[in-house]
Amino acid sequence: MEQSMKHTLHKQAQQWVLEAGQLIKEKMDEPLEIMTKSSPKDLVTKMDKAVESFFLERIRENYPSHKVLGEEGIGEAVSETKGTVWIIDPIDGTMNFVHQKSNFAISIGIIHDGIAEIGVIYNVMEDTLYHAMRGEGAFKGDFQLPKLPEKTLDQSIIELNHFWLCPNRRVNEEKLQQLVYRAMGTRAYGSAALELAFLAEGITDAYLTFSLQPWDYAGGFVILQEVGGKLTDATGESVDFLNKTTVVAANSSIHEELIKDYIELK
Ligand code: 2AM
Ligand code: CA
Ligand code: CA
Ligand code: CA
Repeated sequence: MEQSMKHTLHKQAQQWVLEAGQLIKEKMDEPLEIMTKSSPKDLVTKMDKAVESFFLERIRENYPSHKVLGEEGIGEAVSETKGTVWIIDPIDGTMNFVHQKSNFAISIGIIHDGIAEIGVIYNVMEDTLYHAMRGEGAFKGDFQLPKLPEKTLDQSIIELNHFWLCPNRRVNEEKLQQLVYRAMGTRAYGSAALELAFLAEGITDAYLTFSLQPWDYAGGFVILQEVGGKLTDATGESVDFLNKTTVVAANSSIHEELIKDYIELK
């Protein structure tokens, strides 16, 4: 992607994300119209759809050649990563949004010809904006996030959720138990985008999750990469920004060890 275009889109994504965040805050106390998707625990609200439409309308108007891959599927189906693709999660952490009215984020990743170029994650209620461009560092607001320091597993906080323990997950649970025992601590925040942002910020050291979609990780991918972190699937393979995948995101000093010694898919 051309440098000037990258800078333009980076600014544009941040501006729209802040506007969308404002919209959410203004309308948050109106009825949310909570609906379910794949299961009674898989929630979506009128707001998720409204925010996705907000981005889709603006992208179509300003960048008609760009594609939009959003969780709520309001844009066209995207089956290849050629050209410029905006990968959008309008509300990441919908359950938190519904039940806590906090701890949710808007996540945007912009990829060009398959390469993740721009990442923006907005922690709406905290009003903190994480953002990065490939090769140009990652920021929390105006503050440049430092490269992640060397860590060992016993100094690490691992973000780990209950999905690994659900039936039919086909993972070696004993190994995960050993990881929990070995790590300094575990956390589960309930928003993949925020978990990746916290990891990039260095306040946690890894995020392991069984199943994420591109909109859950695309924004965080760029931000994490810019502080020297690594995000792959649970076998260490690259993610493709199109399909559902397992995710192991971590400080680079523990990424390989996590996959080799603690995650065994069956
Ligand atoms: P969502 O809130 O945008 O749906 C919850 O641990 C995190 O995992 C959230 O970021 C949630 O995104 C994401 N997630 C991905 N697939 C999910 C699923 N099938 N059910 C619940 N959360 C899912
Ligand atoms: Ca969802
Ligand atoms: Ca999500
Ligand atoms: Ca979502």
